[in-house]
Amino acid sequence: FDARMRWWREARFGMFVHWGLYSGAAGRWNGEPIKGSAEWIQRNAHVPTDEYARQMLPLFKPKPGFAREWARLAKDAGAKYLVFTSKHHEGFALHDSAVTRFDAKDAVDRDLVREIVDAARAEGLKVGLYHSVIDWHHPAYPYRDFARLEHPLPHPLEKATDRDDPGYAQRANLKAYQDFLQAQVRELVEQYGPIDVLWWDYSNPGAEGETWRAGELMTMVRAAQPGIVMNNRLYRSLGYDDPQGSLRWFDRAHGDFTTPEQAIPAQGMAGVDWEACMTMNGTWGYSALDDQWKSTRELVRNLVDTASKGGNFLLNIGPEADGSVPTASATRLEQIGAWLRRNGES
Ligand code: FUL
Repeated sequence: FDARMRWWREARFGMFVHWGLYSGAAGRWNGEPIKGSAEWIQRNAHVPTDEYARQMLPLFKPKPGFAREWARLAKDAGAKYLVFTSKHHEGFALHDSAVTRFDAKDAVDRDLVREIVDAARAEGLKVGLYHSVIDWHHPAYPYRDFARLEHPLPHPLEKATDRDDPGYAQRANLKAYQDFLQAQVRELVEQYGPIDVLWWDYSNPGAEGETWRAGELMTMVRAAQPGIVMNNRLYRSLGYDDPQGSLRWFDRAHGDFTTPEQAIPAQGMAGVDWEACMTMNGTWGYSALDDQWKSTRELVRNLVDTASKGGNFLLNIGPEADGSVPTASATRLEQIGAWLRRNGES
């Protein structure tokens, strides 16, 4: 355990990337600004799955070489690892997946996981996959059973999909979804060379842990990638988004590290490996509407604060649908890199 954690503990700083079909929506649905984090737009705008795919797929146009830009940006910022969304809650997979047609191979005839992993490696970065166990697209995913748990009631999407989805009861099948999830993750850990981090996200309350056959998932990943480091988000009960909760419940059997979100625990987390993940504005996925950027000064302070308390800092960018990084994010990363170099930290 200590051997596989060594690089991670020394890394201190990583770059997080949220990128998927939602990037093309850029925070609006049918022209209307939608409240909430932009990668949740399908839920927040109550969009039926087919309609979402129909409108979003044509907007997703990765430009050549985008991954090299990300990797260079991360490297120059002083980040030691890059974690990106192989699949977010919308269900669109960035790799060439044999178990779904809702993937980059079918959409744009490219394997974007391969491109990003290779680009990260070429810059000497460690690389990790964020993979969502929530999947609003997969026909077997029992979203109606989980919908109430993902969001406080009343859940508007639930209403829309009830109306538009008379076949739900025939299709929803937890066992079939679990099998799909296992198969898809297996592709990712068996076909892309060494993967350094698996960043699970996330188990909704009431549908946690073994709902996803989490133990089996983790064992399968560990067998394919003995050195991989995994977070504990398959187990919502561990209270990952409540720093004190994570500390209280942290249990190494359920993951190597815990992930306070948008917060740095005031006292650090003694005896626990932790990583604070944070956005530069108010959203993980790209939004053209959110200009509430933290200053570089504040971001550097957060990085130093986290590192001085023994944690890692995973700082997010949300590229546009063509993969280009918003100037505000790129500038901040460059300035963080310059600060680290001036202070002899990179
Ligand atoms: C959350 C997700 O629901 C958000 O969209 C984002 O990915 C964040 C890092 O984790 O649980």
